[in-house]
Formats: sequence, C-alpha cells, structure tokens
Amino acid sequence: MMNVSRFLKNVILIELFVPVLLLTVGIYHGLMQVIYRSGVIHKASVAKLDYYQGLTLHGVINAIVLTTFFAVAFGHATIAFYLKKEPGKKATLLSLLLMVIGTLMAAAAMLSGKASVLYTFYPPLKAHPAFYIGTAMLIVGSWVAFWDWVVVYIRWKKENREINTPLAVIGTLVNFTIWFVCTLAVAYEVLILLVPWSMGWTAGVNVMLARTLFWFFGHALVYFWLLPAYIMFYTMLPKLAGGKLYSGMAGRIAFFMFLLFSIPIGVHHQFGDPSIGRGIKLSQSILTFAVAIPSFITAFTIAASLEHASYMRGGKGLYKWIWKLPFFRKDVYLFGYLINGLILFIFGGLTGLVNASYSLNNVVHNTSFIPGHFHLTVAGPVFLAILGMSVFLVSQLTGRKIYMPTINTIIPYLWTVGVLIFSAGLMWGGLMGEPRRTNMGLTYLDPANELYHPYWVISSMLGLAGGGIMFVAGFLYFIVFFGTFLRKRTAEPMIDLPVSESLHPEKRIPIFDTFKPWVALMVLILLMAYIPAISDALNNTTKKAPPYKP
Ligand code: HAS
Ligand code: CU
Repeated sequence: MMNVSRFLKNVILIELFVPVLLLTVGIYHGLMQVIYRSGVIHKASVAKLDYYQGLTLHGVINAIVLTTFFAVAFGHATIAFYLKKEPGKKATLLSLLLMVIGTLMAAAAMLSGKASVLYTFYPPLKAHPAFYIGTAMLIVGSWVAFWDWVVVYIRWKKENREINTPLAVIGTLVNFTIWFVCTLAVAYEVLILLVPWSMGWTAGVNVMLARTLFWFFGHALVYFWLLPAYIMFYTMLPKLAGGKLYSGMAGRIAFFMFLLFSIPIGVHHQFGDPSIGRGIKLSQSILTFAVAIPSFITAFTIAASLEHASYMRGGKGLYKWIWKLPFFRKDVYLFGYLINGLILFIFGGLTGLVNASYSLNNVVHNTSFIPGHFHLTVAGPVFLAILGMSVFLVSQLTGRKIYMPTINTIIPYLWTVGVLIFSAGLMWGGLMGEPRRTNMGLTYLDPANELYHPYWVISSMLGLAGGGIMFVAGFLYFIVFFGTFLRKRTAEPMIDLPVSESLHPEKRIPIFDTFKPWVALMVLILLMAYIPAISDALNNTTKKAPPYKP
C-alpha cells in the first residue's frame, strides 16, 4: 500500500475524469454508427452532427484521447507504487496542461465540423490546424510525463543496482519508449507536412509519404493501447485469481519483444497501397508474425497462471478448473474486467493474423472485417482494462466505495456479449464485401441503386444488436464511475495495486534488467524495415495532392 500526495492524487483523478467525460460523446457516436450502418437512419446527419464527423469523434476520443490519458494516469500510479517515488511536480503539471489544452483544441475542431478526417487523418482529407496542433500537444504532453519517469527510474536504479526492476515498471518504460519513437514519425507528418498545408502555406502533400509516416506510428499505437492491459494481466490477474504468476521471465521476454517488433510492421496497413514495393510488404508481413509471438507467450503464461491459481483453490480436471475462477466475486471485480478482455483477445488475435497475411489481406482490407477485428482488440482487452482500472483507481484515490458494486461486476460480461455479437456481424458482412467507414443506409439503401447485398441486412442487424448491448454496458459504467465520485469518503486516499508473486523465484539476469541493448537492436530493425519503405514512398510518388473535402 502507498499513501499518495494530494498533488499526484488530483493529477491522476483529472487524467481519468477528463477523458471519461469525453467518452460519453465517444460512446454516443458508437451507437450512432451502428444505427447509420444498419440503415435504421437514412440521413447524412443527426442533431447537426454528420456521419463522418461522428465517426471522427468516436475514433479520436475512444482510441486516442482516452487511451493516452489512461496510459499516463496508470503510468503515474505504477511508477509511484513500485518505485516508492512520486514523479516530479513541475513535469507532471506541464504534461497535464499540454494534454488537456491539446485535447480541448482538437475537440473544438471536431465538434465544429472542421476536422471530419477520421482518426487516421489521411490527406488529402484536410482538417483545421487546431486539430493537428491539438493532437500534437496531447502527444507531447505524454512525452513530458515519460521523460520524468525516466529520471525517477534512473534515480531508483542507482539506489537499487542489484534488485530486479519490477515487471510493471519494465512494461511501462518499454511501452512509452515504443510510444516516443513511433510518435516522432507522426509528429513529423503533422508538423512538417500537414499543418503548413492546412494553413495554406504549401499547395499539396505527398499522400503516400504521409500514409507511410502515419502507419509507422499507427501500428505501434495499438501496442501502446495494449501494454497497460498486459501489465495488468501479468502483475495483477494471477493475484486476483488467488494464485501466482507462472513465469515472470516470460513477461520480461514478452515486453522486450514488443520493443523490438511493435514499430517495423506498419506497412501491413498498406498492403493495398501503390508506391511501396512487394518485397517490403512481404518482409513486414513476416515481421508482423514475429510480433504475435509475445502475445502467444502471454496467452500460455497467463493460462498456466490461472490454472495454477484454480488448483490452489481446489480446482480439478483438464478444463473443470476454469469454473473455480472468481468470475462474479464483487471484491475482485477487476478479475471480471481482465478475463473478459483475454477471452475477446483470443478472437482479436486470430483475426489479426488473418489481416497480417499478405495475400489474405486482399479479401478483408477496407471491409467491415477490419473494424470487426479491432473491436475485439482495442474494445476488448484494452477498453475493459481501462474501465476496470479507472473505477479501481478512482475508488482508492478518493477513498470511496464503488457505487453499485453488483452492476460493476456485470458490466464486463455484458460488454463482452455485445462485442462478440457486434464483431461477428461486422466480420461476416466484411467477408461479403460490406465496406468499412461508410454510411451504409445513405450510400446503399438508396432505391435508385441496387448495390446493397442482401447479406448485409443480417450482418448490419447483428452489428446493431451488439452495438446496442455495448451502449447499455457503457452507460452502466458511466453510472458506476461518476457515482463513485459522488459517494461519501470512507477511507484514506491511497494506491494499493494487486501484486502477483512469481511462482518460480526469479533470478536477476542483467540482460533482462536493462534497456540499452534492446533499444539499440530496436533502432537497427526499424531502420532496416523503414528506410526502403520511406524511400519508395518518396521516389514512386510524383504528384502532390491538393486538399479534398467530402
Ligand atoms: Fe490489428 C488493423 C494485424 C493486434 C488494432 N488493428 C487494425 C486496426 C486496429 C487494430 C485499430 O496485419 C485498424 C486500423 C485502421 O483503422 O485501418 N493486429 C494485427 C496482428 C495483431 C494485431 C497480427 N490490432 C491488434 C491489437 C490492437 C489492434 C492488440 C489494438 C489494441 N491489424 C492487423 C493488420 C491490420 C490491423 C494486418 C490491417 C488490416 C487492413 O487491411 O487494414 C497481433 O498482435 C495479435 C496477436 C494476438 C494473439 C492473441 C493471444 C491471445 C491472448 C488471450 C489468451 C486468453 C486467455 C484466457 C489466457 C496471438 C493473449 C483464457 C480463458 C479462460 C477462461 C481460462
Ligand atoms: Cu497494425
């Protein structure tokens, strides 16, 4: 247990409160998506917010703002809890201000309809400069927090040379190193290519270069979302299940593998793009399979930990032990959030491997199969970990008991049922050619055209049903989250994260307790993968695109 200063407590609470408040807008637009797509609404806009504006708000708030704020808030809690040192006040405050002001700028641009460019902001779609500058400020704010943790960590390490760095700290620092390196590319894209173009200072943009820089960032981004959840799977879930972590070393290896392979695979989002050569696409496809290995390691390690925990509590048999796990225990509600995320990720991971296969990607690219895949990942383990941990931290940091604990225990199960139905619908439709990012009702249900495939009726209705269930679960979460803030204080504010011990006592192996050689290897692989990709984008693109507004 750790008592936290008022300052850190307030910073973490603001970093949870602000994005969750915005999430109400994000989740509303999630519901609107399934309504538009199923053709229940047959219009370009509802309540003066049009389809693409809503989709941009949905993507940016849920996938960029919420995740970044959460990663920083959780990072503060993890670093302070494990290293018993609080982050520096000035840096923490600067980071918070940059993140909040940047978010407000981007939100204003999106809400006023001047930035309906989706979360990938592909040129030639053009947004108001406030959108680009705001998102850049959000990112820089998160860097400031990270560099400050590095300072705290170096101080701690000097005092604790012979002690293994805690796994959660390795995970946090690995995650933000990936984040720092990958965001350099998007910072270049935004500040050098897009802002001057959006200001009208330059006439056109090299679209292929912009896309390549975006995906250098965009794929690693998904692991930046995922790794906080992985930290919880390794360092908390076994304890919550009543057992121990089967292998701490497996966790270390997994995190360092993410450091090596998270970034040099972004071209797997561009298999269909011209300009980039086939050799590069194939090699990044193969590297993508390498980045699945740490997830397989995690799957087996966590499954073994859960089985062991269950056996400790009287579980038996080859599969029967599963029912001994504390699925619906209110006091370990975090278990429910995390286990549901893992179950969804089995399907999220497998569909990812379909996408990653160079030739198979042709079948699914730009269809609704892709949002089917990513709701099983980012709306699966990532989102559920954020929901569970945000309620957990708010309760501990405010010293208040959870509001409506039974509902809180049920939310992750309800959400999971919703996502499974929703994603099944999207993926089935996708295999039948249903496009992504399309107002299906408006585009295809027009009586004048006969483009609507009869299968899409069933698939988009499944999407609507699943999306409706997800909306209800999200709504219940808001009641629990905000309700907890409003209760009476009954305990002292603190941070007390569940800590899983290692089943096999861990020896300190220096190579797994240092960052330098891993970062060097990471840079080497990165250069080998990306110098050819960027040079192709530069050399094979001749025309620069002028701005385009849909
Ligand atoms: Fe992905 C597109 C490939 C993982 C998110 N992905 C996307 C997009 C998003 C996204 C947002 O190669 C769309 C981007 C856009 O807007 O265009 N993805 C992969 C691969 C993986 C992968 C190979 N994706 C993620 C994660 C995401 C995410 C994680 C968010 C957090 N993805 C792709 C590709 C595309 C793509 C292509 C481009 C497609 C296109 O054409 O546009 C891998 O990392 C997956 C590895 C995972 C596993 C699963 C391990 C299973 C575990 C669970 C174990 C369960 C247990 C529970 C222990 C191998 C860890 C036991 C239960 C008991 C009850 C006991
Ligand atoms: Cu990817």
